[in-house]
Amino acid sequence: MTRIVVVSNRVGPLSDTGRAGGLAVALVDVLRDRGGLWFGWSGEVSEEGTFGPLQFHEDGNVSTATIDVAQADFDEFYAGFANRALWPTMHYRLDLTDFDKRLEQGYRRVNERFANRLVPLLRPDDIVWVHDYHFFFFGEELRRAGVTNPIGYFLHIPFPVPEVLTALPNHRRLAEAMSAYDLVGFQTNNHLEAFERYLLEEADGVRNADGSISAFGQTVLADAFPIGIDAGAFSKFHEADEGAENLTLMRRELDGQRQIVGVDRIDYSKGLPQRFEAFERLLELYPEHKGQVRLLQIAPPSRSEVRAYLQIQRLLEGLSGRINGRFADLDWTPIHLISRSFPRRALAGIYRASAVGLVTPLRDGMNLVAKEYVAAQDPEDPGVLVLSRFAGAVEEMTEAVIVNPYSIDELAEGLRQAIRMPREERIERWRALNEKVTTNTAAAWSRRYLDRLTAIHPPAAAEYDGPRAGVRDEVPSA
Ligand code: GDG
Repeated sequence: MTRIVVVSNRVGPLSDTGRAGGLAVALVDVLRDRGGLWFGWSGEVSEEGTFGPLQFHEDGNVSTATIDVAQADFDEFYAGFANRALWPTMHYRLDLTDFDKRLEQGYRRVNERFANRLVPLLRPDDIVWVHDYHFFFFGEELRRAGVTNPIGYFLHIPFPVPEVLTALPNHRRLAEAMSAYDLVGFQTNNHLEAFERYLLEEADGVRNADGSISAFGQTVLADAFPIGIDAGAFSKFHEADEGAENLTLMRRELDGQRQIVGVDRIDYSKGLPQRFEAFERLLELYPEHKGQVRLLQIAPPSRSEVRAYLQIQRLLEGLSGRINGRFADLDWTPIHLISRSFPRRALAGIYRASAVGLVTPLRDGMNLVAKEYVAAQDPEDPGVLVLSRFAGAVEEMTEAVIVNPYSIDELAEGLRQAIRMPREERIERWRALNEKVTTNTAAAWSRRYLDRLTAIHPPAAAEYDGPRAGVRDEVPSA
């Protein structure tokens, strides 16, 4: 059977899925299903960097291969172009984008180095699936190195409209590199349309009869593949371990109060300050909620090497302190801000104990928390999802209370509607949402993507006859 070779910046973990991130779980499932290799960054910075030894780890039919990066790579690639140029631009934050040319060069260099380290590990019949904004140029580099395997790409974050993307000085090269993949997957139709519009309007692209677009002397097919979660596991986490413990703990602690919950990496794209201000507005406008409702925001720090992330963390600490100072009473604190991460199983218990799931990013590729919140609810007494109109998830999750995350008033009214929603309406909305979350799971998502990729470009039927000449030292001995 052909192997799947997944390429992503962060790799693993392969086991203890209760602690891994949602995306890692999805990818492990695909790899276990078909057998495969997961290639990416070790998470370490070393002097040898991308020239250092490959680190292999084997677990059943899945192996991981990772390499370090050098300090300059980390600064220019990860903390540089990826997170100070691409991430803000693709989340419509040109005000936070760093346009320094050196960062882009570092990014291109790391893409090239990573691709060249993968080449010797590839077998002729492998299917390669590259993930996310760290590796736009990976496929092009593989092709340049002579790789003829099917190579797909999936973008987890938004693809902005051409009017925004074109602010990036290298936008043409970026789109050209994306066109080197056989299949480019997006989270939503909205992102798909933005990409196709770019090719057609900015790159003189021509649409072919099969829906693919020819541009830059290449032909690429793009489509929307909304990502899902492991909904079955999420709906059961509350029955055991940390899920059950946290559910009981939360219920005792809440003692009849209603809880609004938010779970997000600290990131300026997640709309956290607006969320706190909206809760403040709710208490101002409807003081009967004082002492009755609280907001729990779990916000583990992320990317703290990028200044904008530290700033948003300080802003949140200041805001929650101010709002608590203004409204707290001896037996009630309105906002609980917890700046650390919890195991996924524990999150499931917290979601289930919360009457409202508040998911209000200013921009988001999909947002898995919205789906996890739904999957974790009690079918007899489900909570209400309040969802931003700018989260990719809104294309599917139309039965949520949909809000404009920039409007504090609209957010506050959305919260009030959710808190007061009658049980029959909650059940009706939840059933519709849960049906979607349990149908379009992570496994269904990857199957749909890979079936499409292999239909466009079937993998070679070649027998594996050992590693390519001259590169035996790159292959694990096991
Ligand atoms: C990117 C795109 C897209 C959060 N806190 C903890 C924790 N989490 C987990 C959640 C969820 C995941 O992290 C976050 O996923 P999101 O989708 O919400 O957001 P991003 O991290 O920005 O992800 C996004 C996603 O990729 C997948 O394609 O949906 O649009 O931006 O699974 O549960 N996990 C643990 N402890 C925490 O405290 N263990």
